[in-house]
Amino acid sequence: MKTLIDLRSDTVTKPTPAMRKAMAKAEVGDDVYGEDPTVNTLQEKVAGLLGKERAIFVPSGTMANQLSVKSHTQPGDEVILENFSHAYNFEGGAGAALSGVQFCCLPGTRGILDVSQVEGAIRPFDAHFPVSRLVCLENTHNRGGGSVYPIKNISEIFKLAKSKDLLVHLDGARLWNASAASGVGPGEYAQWADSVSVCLSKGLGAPVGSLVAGSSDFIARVHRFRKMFGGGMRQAGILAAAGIYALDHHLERLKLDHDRAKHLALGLSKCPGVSIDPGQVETNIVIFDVTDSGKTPLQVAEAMRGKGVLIHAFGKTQIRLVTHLDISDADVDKTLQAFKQVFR
Ligand code: TLP
Repeated sequence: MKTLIDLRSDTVTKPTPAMRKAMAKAEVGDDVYGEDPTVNTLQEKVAGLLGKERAIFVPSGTMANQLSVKSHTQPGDEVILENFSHAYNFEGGAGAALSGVQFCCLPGTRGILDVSQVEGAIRPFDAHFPVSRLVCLENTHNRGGGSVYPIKNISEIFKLAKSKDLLVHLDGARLWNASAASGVGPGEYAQWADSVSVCLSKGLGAPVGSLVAGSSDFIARVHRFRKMFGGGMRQAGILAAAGIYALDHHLERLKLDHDRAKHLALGLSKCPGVSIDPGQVETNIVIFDVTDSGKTPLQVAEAMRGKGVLIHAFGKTQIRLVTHLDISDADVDKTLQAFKQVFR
């Protein structure tokens, strides 16, 4: 079978042979009893990396975000976030369904909010209004094109939230990418949030897994809701071992993914009908507009599939490419050749 170049998402990475070895020899136990030593090691490692008291292993980034929303809020509370954030747009309406919260969505600049926007959205205390309880930020911002949150914005928003008695959750599904690009450590970002979710299955090769980190009290609530949401896993050490391997071996190389994304963006900027500013590509996500090519994103995706490259049609005018562990320089060159033919 012909191997396809899969740029649809960084969720498609597969465990390497060395990662599989680490998984095969992982010590396991029943994690619902808290007895899986490998899960416990991963949780301690991630809590340490993020500078939080505790972290808890969960099956997905969606569950990590939604457990955080559930653990921070009461039904009827309002959550402030950016218009295109994942927790609002791409998690199946979970905030409303599982936590009974409502959302206040603010227009970001490539997904990034300014403290004054958040300040303007916080409700005064009045029986007519919902209680503004939680601010959710996303770093890097997926729909914003992998944009990195400036630490200034995050810290100012956190300080404002504290002064108004609000909580802050950071969706750090790609926090590792933000750190690789900015040089700001994961813990430096995490200090400006009450809770942080991180993923191991985006670009790092681990097959499954995310963690939520925060204070001991908060994680105790998350633990209870994890059981309620059906996310308690048993001998999950096999998965945790993949996560530990990923953190030990695949963080350093993320910069390569970012370089390859930039290279793709530069090549695409030379294709007729493609609108993209390569200067805006900060991490591993490349989003571009194909309106002027006269083709729809779906038509472009179909044509690229015919040439052995999978890409993601993002709405009516845009396409998303994501580089990751399983994409090489040669794959990038082949992809650009294919795009040249499609946009000829
Ligand atoms: N994002 C996926 C899709 O759901 C869009 C992708 O291909 O990019 N937060 C952010 C910022 C994410 O990008 C994602 C996944 C999640 C949370 C959810 O993670 P999972 O897929 O593990 O539930």
